[in-house]
Amino acid sequence: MGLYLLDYGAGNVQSLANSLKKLGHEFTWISTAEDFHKATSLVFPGVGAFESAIERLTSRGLLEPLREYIQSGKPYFGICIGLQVLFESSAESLTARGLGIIPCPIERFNDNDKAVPHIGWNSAELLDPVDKSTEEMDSTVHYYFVHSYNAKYDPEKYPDAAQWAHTTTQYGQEIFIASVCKGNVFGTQFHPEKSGEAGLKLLDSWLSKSESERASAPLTPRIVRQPKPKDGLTKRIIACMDVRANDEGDLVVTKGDQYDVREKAAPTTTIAKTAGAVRNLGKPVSLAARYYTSGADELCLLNITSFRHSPLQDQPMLAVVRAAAECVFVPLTIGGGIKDTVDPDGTKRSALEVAGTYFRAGADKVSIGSEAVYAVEKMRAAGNGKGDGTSAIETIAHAYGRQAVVVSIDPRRVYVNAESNVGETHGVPNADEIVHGRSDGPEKERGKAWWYQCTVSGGRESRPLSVVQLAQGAEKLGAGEILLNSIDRDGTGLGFDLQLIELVKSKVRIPVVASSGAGSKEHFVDVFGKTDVEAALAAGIFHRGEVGIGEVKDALKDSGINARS
Ligand code: 1PR
Repeated sequence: MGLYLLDYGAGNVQSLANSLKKLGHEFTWISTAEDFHKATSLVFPGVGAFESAIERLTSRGLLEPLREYIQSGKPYFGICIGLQVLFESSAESLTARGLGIIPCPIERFNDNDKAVPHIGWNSAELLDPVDKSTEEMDSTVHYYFVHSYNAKYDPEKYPDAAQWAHTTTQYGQEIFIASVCKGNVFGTQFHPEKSGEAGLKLLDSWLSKSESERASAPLTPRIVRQPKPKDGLTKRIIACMDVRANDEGDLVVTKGDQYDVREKAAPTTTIAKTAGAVRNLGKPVSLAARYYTSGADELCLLNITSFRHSPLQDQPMLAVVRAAAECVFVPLTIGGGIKDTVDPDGTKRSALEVAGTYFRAGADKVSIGSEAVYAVEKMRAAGNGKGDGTSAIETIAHAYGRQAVVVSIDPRRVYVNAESNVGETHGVPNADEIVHGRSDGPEKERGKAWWYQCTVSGGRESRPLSVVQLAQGAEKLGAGEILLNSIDRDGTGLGFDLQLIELVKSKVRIPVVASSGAGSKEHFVDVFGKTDVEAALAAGIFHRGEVGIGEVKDALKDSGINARS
């Protein structure tokens, strides 16, 4: 069997390996130039940034063998960067050159009318639906995309590239090539290995063909047509698991009220017995598997006590990620402790190394909390509006692409008209960051005004930084997405903090995930109906089985909000 996967030493290649194992296909890794000669089918699961991918391929002597392999006519399946590398160049890098097999540059999405990166589930429209010889794809299903750069579908400007286009996707007003298919080459901008059952089916259909069938897509000129206008991007529903060791030392999914994860003392005997114990809502891997099968668009695992010790020594959390990645075929974000650390034996580990370990275990994105606050404070103190290149956000975004870096924000309200809070703050940053309780909001908030202060270490310490300063600073340093929690709303079931979400969303161009406070399916309809947020995350209601992910999606669709089935 000559199926090989190209591993160029960066990115989460484990996700594809897990998908192939699940589908029962055997494969071997290619990591040296000599291995190319043995391959009779090659998959290149490129994740990360274009420049660092080309640099790594070049420094390992893999770029030319890759070109020769593709030109030999043997079957090739490129994913994301594995597709982009076929093109001439990328706006992501001034110096790195692609293979130039497809004569067209890769460009950046325009962020005037939409958040960039394009993250989420979108449809891919077949350009030639009657051509049965090309790969089996379905225009009615959604595939998972995560990228800031794309190959425009523009038959007038790039007629030769249009001949390679197999499906297109629309994001905002832009139409780009979602997959290419010509001769022995197939490639997708989306991630089939992260696109749930639809993606697994696509991979299986390519892999189940004979090698000659895989290498035989039409070379004859295609009839170039303009796809129907259709922005199929869906709103994402994310299930989040806060993970920590309980008092018995077992890793459990827990859930706090305003970040307090211990059972409260109560007058009833049963609860009184457990008062003070860490709440245990289940095992991380089995909950992750359950959320995958019930239709979660993404999963998030947060190591909430990571500030206490080194994550690279925290093998149980890595084991959780590995096991979850074997049964979950949608994106997995891992947070908690993504920072420079020192192992007990004195070995220094950079944040980049820590993130790389999680990526190789199967994570698709890392989420940075406290370290993002410190990095933005440092950048603001330097006063030149840019980072020094050493922060976790910058180093990880450079190596893996900004779409792999989420910044998790834990803001707390500071009431400016409540006497008890006056004088506690570091000063209100900007008048436009003060929000006023809505007349239709919870009663206790009406008539009050507040701003949002950032915290570190899971809300234990407040910092002299507002939520807007942190979100904008993180974006500047290279974060690809904001995970916006609310300590005030966490676990309350009062609904998302719409004012917080509107405020942050209006100040950044990267996608924002609304988090904290979901208590009913209507709260999801509210957050998507009343703000432009791209995704909503919940924990408690899903863990306790109060509302199912399917019910949330049905409620969204009933309200005319695009959701993935
Ligand atoms: O600072 O980089 O080590 O990251 C620590 C991470 O752990 C941060 O993402 C931080 O938000 C998280 N974290 C730390 N302590 C807690 C805690 O709860 N005591 N959890 C914590 C954050 C918020 C969400 C929760 C939503 C939805 N929990 O994760 O899932 O609020 O909950 P709901 O739907 O039940 O309202 P670092």
